[in-house]
Parts: sequence; C-alpha cells; structure tokens
Amino acid sequence: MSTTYDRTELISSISFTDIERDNGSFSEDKLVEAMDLFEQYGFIRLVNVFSHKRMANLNSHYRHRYRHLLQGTNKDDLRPLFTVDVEGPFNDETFYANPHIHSFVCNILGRKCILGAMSSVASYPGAPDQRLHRDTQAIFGDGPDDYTIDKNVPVYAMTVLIPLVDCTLETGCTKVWPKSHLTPNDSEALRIDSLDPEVFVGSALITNSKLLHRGGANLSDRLRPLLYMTYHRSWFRDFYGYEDRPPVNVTNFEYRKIPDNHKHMFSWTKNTYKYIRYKAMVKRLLPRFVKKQAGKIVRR
Ligand SMILES: O=C(O)CCC(=O)C(=O)O
Repeated sequence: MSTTYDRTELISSISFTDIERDNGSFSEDKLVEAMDLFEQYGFIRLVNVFSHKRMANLNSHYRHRYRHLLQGTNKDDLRPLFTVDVEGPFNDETFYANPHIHSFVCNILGRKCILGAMSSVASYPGAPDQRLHRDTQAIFGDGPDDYTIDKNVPVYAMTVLIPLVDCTLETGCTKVWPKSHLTPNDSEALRIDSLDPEVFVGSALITNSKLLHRGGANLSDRLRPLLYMTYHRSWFRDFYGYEDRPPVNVTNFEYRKIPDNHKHMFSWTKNTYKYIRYKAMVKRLLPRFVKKQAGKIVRR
C-alpha cells in the first residue's frame, strides 16, 4: 500500500490560537467538529494545546529524571518504553487533564474516565519502523486480533501522544491507517493508504485504541522522545504490556496533591500495582544507599 504525506491538513486536525490555548477555551463548534473527525478517521491532531514554556519544563524534567534510561539502550528495536512517574510537572492537572485534551476525551469516554497509563517511548537515532499494532486487543473477538465485533463498539480507550521533539518524517511520525478502527482485522486495515501526520512540540495526536498505527523510523541523529497517556472508560483496564512496570506510577505523597475532582483518574492504580511500584523504587534507591554506606566505610 502506498503512503501519502501532507494530507493531514485536509483531514483530521483542529488548531487553537495562542489565546484559546492559554484560556483553555474549546468552542462548541470546534468540539463537535473534532469529535466528528475522530469518529470518522479514528485519530485527531490537536494543534497548539501546550505552550512552549510548558513543553520546555516537561522536557527538562523528563531528560534529567530519566537520564539513566536515555543514555543508551539494549533494546533491539531501539525504542525503550518506560513509565513516567506522576511527580513534578507531570503531577499537574494542566498536563494530565489539559483543558483541550481532557474535555475532548471526556466528551467521548464520559466524565468518569480514568488515566490508564502515563508513559514514554523514546526512539533512538537509527530506530527502524515500529511493529504494526493497535493499542488494545479485541475484547469480543475470537482472538486478540479479531475486531469483527469490536469495530462496532463505541470507543473505550484512547491514546494521547505528546512529542518532546517535533515528529517529522526525519525523526519519525506516528504512521496511522485512517478508518482502520472500523475494520475487522489488520489485513483489511492494510488495504487503506497510511498517513504520516507531523506533530510538532506543543501539539498532540489522539488515537482510538483500535486504530492501526506504528512509530516511524528515526532517520535523524537525535533522540525522539514521546510522552503518552491513555484514557479509558471507567470500567476498562489494559494489563497487556504492563507485566513488569505499572502503567501509572503515583506514590501516596503525590496522590495527596491531586485535586479531589481528578483523584478518581488515579485511584484504581494504587493497590493493583503496589508490589511492582515498591520493587521499582527499591531498585532505583538501593544503588545510592549502597554507595553512601560504602563511602562511610572508606572514610572511617
Ligand atoms: O513512537 C510512536 O510514534 C508511537 C508509539 C506507539 O504507538 C507505542 O509505543 O505504542
């Protein structure tokens, strides 16, 4: 199948002015248009939903906090995935409940929707095309790839991709197969022409979890980190791919900082992932503790 570029201006994209961005306003007309495009195509690009100052702040926290994971990778696909902890600028309602993104998501998934994941994928220079996938397996199919029934089911999970560097054909766009969320399987979906929507820093790409997509190859000499959050209807959980890491990592200390009206988005993770969270914390802090103790012994 061929790939066409630059068609995104024509199809699924909604832009905000700096004033709309800063006061969080999403007019009824724009919201209806965005929902209509999303329903038809299975994805939408929301342009200019985070200011450059805000993105610079997220980017510097991310690069400092996860520097040990960004200095090299032993992953064959050169695309390490890791959970981004809910802390600092990530524990901020203007991030996880960004006025434009959150009102769009809530209009589709309902006001009780939860945060299913806060994570990151960083593709290294030279990373090849990612494997084709949809973000959730079929829940009513004969097998995980049989979407015959699921294609008719209302959206129950959405992914919001937020790039920390411009996603272009050079650094790697998230390649999408428009309308593939309405197809019963991947071979049908692959009959559709794919698209490479460029998404610049400050914008977000939102996909229906049933949309076929993949991260494009990173042809540049720069790391291309992407933050992603998934939002679910309140009853849906996705454990696939989270066997060794929590999809959302929020400590009790951080949880207490979350405004009451958003706590329900996080509360489901607290007991489910307690053991994995503690294990990850010990793994992170133990080397520092050992180093400190060793230092004391040497000084004595
Ligand atoms: O890297 C990208 O553009 C997409 C990443 C993605 O779809 C995933 O990791 O599930």
